Amino acid sequence: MVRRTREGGGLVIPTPGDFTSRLRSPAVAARVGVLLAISFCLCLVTGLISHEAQSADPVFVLPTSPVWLYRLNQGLHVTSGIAAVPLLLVKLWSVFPKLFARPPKKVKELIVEALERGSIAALVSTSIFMLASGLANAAQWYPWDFRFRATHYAIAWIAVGSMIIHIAIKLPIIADVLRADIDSDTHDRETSKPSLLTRRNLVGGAALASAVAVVASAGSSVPWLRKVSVFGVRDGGPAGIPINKSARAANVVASALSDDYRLQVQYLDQSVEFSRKQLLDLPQHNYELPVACVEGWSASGLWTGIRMSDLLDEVGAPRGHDVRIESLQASGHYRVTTLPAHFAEDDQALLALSLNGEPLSLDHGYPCRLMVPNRPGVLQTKWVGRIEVVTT
Ligand SMILES: Nc1nc2c(c(=O)[nH]1)N[C@H]1C(S)=C(S)[C@@H](COP(=O)(O)O)O[C@H]1N2
Ligand SMILES: [Mo]
Repeated sequence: MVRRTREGGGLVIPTPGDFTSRLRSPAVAARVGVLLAISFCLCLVTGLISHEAQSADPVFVLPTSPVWLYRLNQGLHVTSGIAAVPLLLVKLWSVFPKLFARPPKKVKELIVEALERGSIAALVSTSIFMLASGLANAAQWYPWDFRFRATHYAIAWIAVGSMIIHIAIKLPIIADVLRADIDSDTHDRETSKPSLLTRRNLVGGAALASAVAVVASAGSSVPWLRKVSVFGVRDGGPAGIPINKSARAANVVASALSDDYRLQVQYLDQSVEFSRKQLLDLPQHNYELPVACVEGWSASGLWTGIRMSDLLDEVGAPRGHDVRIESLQASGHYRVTTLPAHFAEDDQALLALSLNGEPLSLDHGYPCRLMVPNRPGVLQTKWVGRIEVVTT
């Protein structure tokens, strides 16, 4: 019961007493809250790892092995975010009457209450923002103007801060209701009345909805769940690996197919050019590596190509330098990436020329693309035109 009309016709804001279901109780809110906090923490940790993996100036660097680590991290990040959605909805529903509580009269209590409500307002709005922007990103829908990663990252800190404050304030009541039976009514509102659904069923139902959401979306990174995952599974593109940006969308069709195509490899004033044919004549290596998109999907393939370290030897570059990889793409955020030295020197770091035994398709990055173990998909530059050893 949200709004009632008074005899005179005006709207009356309800009071907490107008909400009668005993499901809207701290016993439910705390239990669903625990599940929500677990999924938020998992999402936070994996989010921070992914942020650092994409950062130009990272606080910590990921190792090159195991090659599936970033793939697992990103699958967990997106999946834990999806798992949080039903939990957040049930949690908000369970505490909804509190929104209409009248403020206390005494100034001191009023200040405490205002601070508490402020932190909850921050927590609720940032949680909704994080989940909604993350879901939109995973669906490749960008209805905003801001840079997704920087904003999602900044807001995450407000969400974490307000979550910590919220848990700290509520700790006594959380401890109390979690220690007691779920049906204990010690902390209930006075007006709670029995309902058809039990509290156990509601909490179990929220957990089940969360599990269903996970299974329904995890197929985009877990191959054997593909058949049951009704949302989020990207179509396999050429050679069974989805395409994120096509050659046409990147506006590289003509330059990628041109007979004049040459890969330029540069170290100081040493510069060597290779046609695709010349690249194919260099020693080739095969590695099974995943494309792990930050949007959550991932797919593994057998990539064949030249080791980055062999290519650097061609220009006599010593070890220990980062390497700048430039795409033929003229604009776009992902046209250039800098490969940290330890990635460039890894045996499995390839300039790939084929995928699953077939020449690279145009959309997968023909004439050649970067494929490096344990790197976020956005940094696996396609249509590579220039490689430069960073010496400054
Ligand atoms: N030049 C260039 N390379 C790029 C991109 C791009 O937009 N431009 N997209 C990246 C992203 S976001 C991903 S997930 C992978 C996907 O590779 P695929 O399309 O071959 O699966 O390519 C990466 N390489
Ligand atoms: Mo991606």
